This record gives sequence, structure tokens and C-alpha cells, in this order.
Amino acid sequence: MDNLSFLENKPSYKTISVLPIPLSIGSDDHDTANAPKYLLNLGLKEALESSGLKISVLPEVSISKEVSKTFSDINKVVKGEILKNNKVLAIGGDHAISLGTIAGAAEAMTGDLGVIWIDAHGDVNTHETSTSLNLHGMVGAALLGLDKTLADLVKVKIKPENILYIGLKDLDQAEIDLIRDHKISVITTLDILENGFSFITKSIELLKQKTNHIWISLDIDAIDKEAAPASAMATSGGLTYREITNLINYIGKTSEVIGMDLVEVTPEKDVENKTGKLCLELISLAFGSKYNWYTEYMSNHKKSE
Ligand SMILES: [Mn+2]
Repeated sequence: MDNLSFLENKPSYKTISVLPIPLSIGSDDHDTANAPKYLLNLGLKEALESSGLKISVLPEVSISKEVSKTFSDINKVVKGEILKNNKVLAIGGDHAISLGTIAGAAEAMTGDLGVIWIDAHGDVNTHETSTSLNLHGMVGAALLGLDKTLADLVKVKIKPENILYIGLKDLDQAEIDLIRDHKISVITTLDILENGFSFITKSIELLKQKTNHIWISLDIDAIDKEAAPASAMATSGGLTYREITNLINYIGKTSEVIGMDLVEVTPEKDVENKTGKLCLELISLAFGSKYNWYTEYMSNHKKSE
């Protein structure tokens, strides 16, 4: 691969199974449940197909009153799709969906799974440390097997050395302690300022030495509100448009990405579909292809000739 390879459109030949999960139990902002419809109505399928990806939209997960049933339903679908040799795009919903998606992917891969968790927050509180008891703040801990209450939901745990956090900036002290205790790899926004992109690419390469398959768990709040206003926890100081697009492009072009969560999008807060369009761009990059304003412009140009 040379540096120009990152500008090429190399869509995965595998089918991307899109799983809409309108789950909003884990957080305070219930608008996240509207994100799957929002992105599909924005033309997600057509946009990704225009970039060369094979897209199959699965029926949306029905949300049961019994929370654990919803997670096991999500788990089963994700596991099944991966065992069919498809890739998965799970659209939340809040970050709680990862209790089903990543757990299912880990089962399918019998533990050979690396997780790149892109988030402003660690989501590694436990029932012992959480002050809000919001489920979406405990998902990481549960996947690592560190929350006793949620342990039953995750049959195959993610090894602490197989998770890489990128974009962290707002952590609780208990989360910092837990991350230190378990020697989990973390890239904060300060690290990115200090070391530029090389720290990110080196950390991803290290993760790939330990595992063959990568799951991207993207919380939209990792991105600065300038580029992604449609987030319940939109803040300044997050990853810029240039950082997030290059980061996902790097992962998509160099790693065996088997699936991706896209979570915590709140459509009501979007500004001229800015966040929605960015989501389409990031999804295409995660699976090796390229869809952005430029490719759209060029394809419109072609049609009018
Ligand atoms: Mn999160």
C-alpha cells in the first residue's frame, strides 16, 4: 500500500447487513431511537451502494420491555450475520446496543475480536461506581467482564488488551482507575495534539498484532459539535472532521473490519443534515469505500453529460 491507496475506492466485496436498533433505554435522550430511520431516509442504502458496497437492510430490532431479551435478540442477529460471512452495520440507538452487537460478534469469532471504541467517554463505569446508573455508561465494563450485574449478557468477554479507546476526553475518576488497573490502551484528545496521527496508527497496528478482526464502536459524541451537532452530548474539543474521516479511513483500508456500531445520534439536533451526511461518509470509509460530497458531485456531473 502506498499513500495514494488511502484515496482509492476499494469497497468490501462482502455484503454489509444493516441492523436498525431503535433502542434508547440506556441514556437520557430518547431521540437516539429515531436515528436508524433518519439515516435510512437520508439515503443511506443508495449512498453506500453508489460507493460500490453491497447493502442489505435487515428488519429493525423490536424493543422488548424485558431489556435482556432485546440484547440477546441483537446478539443472535449479529452473530448469525457474521457466521454467514457478512459484515454488520448496527445503527443505534444509544451505546447500550453494543451489549448485544459486540457480544454477538465476539461469540461468532470465539474471542478473536479487537474493538476500536471511539468515544468522548469511557463507558466503563460499573453498577458499583456509576452515579447515574445509565446503562450506556457501563457497556465497556460489561463487555470486558468487569460488571457483575451485566455479566450474564456477555458470554465471550473482550480481553482488556484487545480494546483500544480513541478520542477520550471526559472520564470519571472511577473510569480512569479501572482503565489504569487493567492497562487498557487509550488515546486521548491531548495525545492526538501532542503526537499527531502517528500514535493512532501505531496503536491500531499493535492491536492488529493481537487479533485478526476489528469491530468499530463509534459514538458520535467523540466528534466535535462543529462537525457533528446531532449528539445528545455534543461538545467542543472533540475529534475534528479531518481527524475522524482519516481515522476511519485508516481503519477501513488497513484492517479486517467485521462490523461497526454507530450510536448516540439525535436527529432533532442535526443542522442541515450535517451529522447525517458525515455518518454516511464514515460508514463508507469503515468498509473500504468512499462516499462524500466530492463523489456525489462527480456522479451528478457524470449524469448530466
Ligand atoms: Mn459512548
